[in-house]
Amino acid sequence: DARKQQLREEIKALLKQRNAVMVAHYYTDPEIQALAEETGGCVADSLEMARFGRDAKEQTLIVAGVKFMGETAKILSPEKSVLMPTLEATCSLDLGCPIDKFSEFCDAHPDHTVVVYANTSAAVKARADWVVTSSIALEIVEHLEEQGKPIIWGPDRHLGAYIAKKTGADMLMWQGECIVHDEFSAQKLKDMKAVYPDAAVLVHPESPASVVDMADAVGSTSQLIAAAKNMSNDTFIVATDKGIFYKMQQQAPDKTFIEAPTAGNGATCKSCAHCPWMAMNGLEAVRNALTENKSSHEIHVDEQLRQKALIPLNRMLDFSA
Ligand code: CIZ
Ligand code: SF4
Repeated sequence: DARKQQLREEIKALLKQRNAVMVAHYYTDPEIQALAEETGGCVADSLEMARFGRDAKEQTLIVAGVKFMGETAKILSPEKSVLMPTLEATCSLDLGCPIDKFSEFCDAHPDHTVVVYANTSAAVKARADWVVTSSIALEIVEHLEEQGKPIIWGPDRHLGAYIAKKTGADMLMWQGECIVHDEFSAQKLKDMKAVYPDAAVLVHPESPASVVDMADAVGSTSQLIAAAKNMSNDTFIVATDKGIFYKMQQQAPDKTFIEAPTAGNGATCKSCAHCPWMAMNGLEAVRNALTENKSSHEIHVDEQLRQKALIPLNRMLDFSA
């Protein structure tokens, strides 16, 4: 509508004026992803967001995603201003893995290599030997498994269980989960598959094992988008945040994408396949990040912590390069 069009124009002008570029996650709302694309920014998974932000020539990054993504950008680019549409956008995995408790867990198992998912605070990353995202976790754990050292894995227990099963690695799990993926229901998925027998099932490994077991393809967001494009099926049932449909539809315009069912529905599900924190990144919030006082949008990471967190993050980026 007219008001949104005006907001979009305003944001475009402000991005230029402020020498800023937008980096958006696949789970943000379609209008945010479209705007990032139109303005020369990027739409990506958390690994690619980190790389794009680091390499961008602009002095200011607008990170449309959740807090750990802004922190990662700041860790990699301390000289840039990293602004978020809202500093309230967090993640249940980050919230469920406080540094004091996680540190105790690590201290209790000093012979273990500490591998943490990118969905964690800068402090948790600083405590880790490796940071991984879901697009590279399997390769990195395979590499560590070959060295034969036991692993502490945090915080997503479903992703951890999936990786342990695939690699045979000895992994001690932190018991965290993503509120979006944790709600997908294998029982309801079975019913849905009966209705769409020719559909391929695409599953993000933050989902419960019972759902992962029913998948035709398991992978990170970028891997699932590639599967949607490359698999010959016409119809796909997708168990990940529905924000991803924007990119799947763009990459495979003739195919049909259906949301995988959640255990609850309407008032009874926490997320209904859309992350409430990703959803905070509306057009207005993006505009506000460019107009309001920096202090209510800017990400800061303590310099000592930043230098520590940079080591396992760079280990991942170098491994994947
Ligand atoms: O669930 C998330 O937050 C994901 C999939 C992040 C990522 O790695 O892109
Ligand atoms: Fe965290 Fe899940 Fe939201 Fe991703 S979708 S930011 S893992 S709560």
